[in-house]
Amino acid sequence: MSTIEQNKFNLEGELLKIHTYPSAILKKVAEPVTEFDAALKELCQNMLFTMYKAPGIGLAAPQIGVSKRIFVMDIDYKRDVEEFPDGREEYTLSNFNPRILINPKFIRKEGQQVYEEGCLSVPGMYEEVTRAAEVTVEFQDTDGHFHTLEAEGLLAVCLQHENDHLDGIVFIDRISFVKRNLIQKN
Ligand code: QAP
Ligand code: CO
Repeated sequence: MSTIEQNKFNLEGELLKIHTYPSAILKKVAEPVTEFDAALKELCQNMLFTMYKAPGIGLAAPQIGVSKRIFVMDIDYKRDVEEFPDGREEYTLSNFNPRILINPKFIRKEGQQVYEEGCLSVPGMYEEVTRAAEVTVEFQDTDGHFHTLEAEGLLAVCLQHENDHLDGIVFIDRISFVKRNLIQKN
């Protein structure tokens, strides 16, 4: 559970293991979600917890070993870490804006933009990737209700990066093979 006061958020949840490149799970095409139950809500909550703790701005289910068409993201939050003498750490988020997208489907992609991307599954590696500048995506929430989201800039980049994970694509699959070879040798 989480405590919310004045747009502050003390993180609680289960920390999930993030699978790193070149794990086989990252290559699989994920399955659509068909059951909108309590287990799905708990999974999404734990994914958000894991993303905020990392910290990251997006996390897709295949990255935590679940081959389902789900991702979470938040491009707006600020995070403060408080360390206690006993080594315990407490995280306080402000300005948080968690998003959960289930069974996302792009219905519009326009223009081009280049952004230097990273990925929790490829730690320490950042490369420029070319993607659509503006997108419209349809998705379901944890209750199975349908929504439409229009995005540009970083939000559009993040949506496309996370959706790629659901199709077994990691951002370094979209850069030149010369650079990719260098990464694989490290
Ligand atoms: C995807 O990426 C993304 O290498 C989310 O050592 C990235 O949250 C979308 C991270 C850029 C749009 C633009 C990466 C954390 C986090 C690392 C992330 C690292 C620690 C990446
Ligand atoms: Co990623």
